[in-house]
Amino acid sequence: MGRLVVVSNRIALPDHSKNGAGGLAVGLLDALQEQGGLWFGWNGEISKITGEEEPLQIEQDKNITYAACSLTQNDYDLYYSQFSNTVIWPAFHYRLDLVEYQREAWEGYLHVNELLATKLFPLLQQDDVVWVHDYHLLPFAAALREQGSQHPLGFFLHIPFPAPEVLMALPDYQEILRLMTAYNLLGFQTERDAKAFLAAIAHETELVTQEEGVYQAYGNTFHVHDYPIGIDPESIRKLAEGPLPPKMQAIRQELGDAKNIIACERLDYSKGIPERFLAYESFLEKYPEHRGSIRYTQIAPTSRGEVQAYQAIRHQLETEAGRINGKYGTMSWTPLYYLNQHFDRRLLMKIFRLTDIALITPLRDGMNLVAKEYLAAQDPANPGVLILSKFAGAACELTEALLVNPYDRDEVAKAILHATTMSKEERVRRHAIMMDTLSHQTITRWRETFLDDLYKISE
Ligand code: GDG
Repeated sequence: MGRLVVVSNRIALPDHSKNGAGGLAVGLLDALQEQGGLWFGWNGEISKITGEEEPLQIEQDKNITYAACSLTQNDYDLYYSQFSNTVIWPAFHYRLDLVEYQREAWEGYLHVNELLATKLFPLLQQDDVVWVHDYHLLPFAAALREQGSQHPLGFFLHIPFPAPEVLMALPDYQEILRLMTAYNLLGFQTERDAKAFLAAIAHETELVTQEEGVYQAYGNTFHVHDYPIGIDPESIRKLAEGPLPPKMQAIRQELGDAKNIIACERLDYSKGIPERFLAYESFLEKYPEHRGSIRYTQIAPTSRGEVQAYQAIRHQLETEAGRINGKYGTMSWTPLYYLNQHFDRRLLMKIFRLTDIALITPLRDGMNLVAKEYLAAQDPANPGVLILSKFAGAACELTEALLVNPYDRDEVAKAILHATTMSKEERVRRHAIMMDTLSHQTITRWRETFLDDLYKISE
């Protein structure tokens, strides 16, 4: 079996990788550790030397080689901030209103993909298998082929793939589709995403189905499949269990019988946080008997703070949280805690276990790992309730959650009411069914299924 080469926009260098790293980074590291391999990507630094001249930063840790490069300010702006995060991210999350398209950014995006390909190619060995991750690198396979690569190239998209009519709003969508077909295997979070990708191609050109899951278009042959990403439930259970830190014990006592709602995600407009604040307000308005005996904690660490739309949503949340607390709070009760901070992973899993309800209502989400982590952190004998947006990829698997339309405040308010009054028997039953799914579709199974398919293609 050939060496595994993982390519992602950001790489976690050995010093930082396992401490506090999320499930995905750990899952990929496990794969690299098992069979030995190379992890290639951007180290998160801005350099003054132009990309072509800058030497790679190479580090070896056991049987993993890390090869990282920095980006110039101009490349970072065009490729990362602009095209990846102000064109693809909003469009693929159905937020065409937030797309700010500039041809210069598209060119910068292609340029950085080419630059990365020229840096990776000399490091590749003949029987390597390459697994590329996410929306920053849609044209990477085509750029690597230009270098002369014959390697099996797999790609996994972590975010949704939009319906064709939405994709078509991007001036370069035809080129994006054509370039993506240079991969041998394209993996998506859900069947819905995989179908949307194929429908977009079929709309543009002749799409031939060679056999189930194998297609031809633009002169390329490629495999398409859904691989829903999972978590490691056992490691989360271990983090969540055990004694609470003294500060949290005090908070628990202070809360008494009050119901606790938790939500946690990067501060991103796709996560539907302002809409959720309003749904919570609707709950307080419609069911006043619950005022004083419920508390909603929103954890939302800043991400991509340099992008304008992210600054706007941060401001909006501060205003809304203040308004809701000002309107409904009393001298002895604060209805909404909004924490714009990053929490330690171990503490976060303990907080999940302590809370009665998780309110996870993204407007669109590729999968949503927080929903899965919340379930894995629960006490199976007395679990909390998961309220989940039907527009998160996770809703396809977690059908025993209270599934809601995040745009419908009244429906979300009703689901909060249902969650606060749900019997223990029903909570245990729903949790057990969902945990059964999660314990089969783990992060290990996700990467093994993807890599098995990729290795099979290369035989
Ligand atoms: C993308 C796709 C897809 C969050 N806040 C803190 C913290 N987190 C951790 C969570 C979880 C991870 O970050 C977030 O994963 P999600 O899946 O929920 O969302 P995205 O970041 O948008 O991820 C998504 C995913 O890729 C994987 O394919 O599911 O759809 O958008 O692990 O726990 N971790 C810590 N402190 C925080 O404050 N330690």
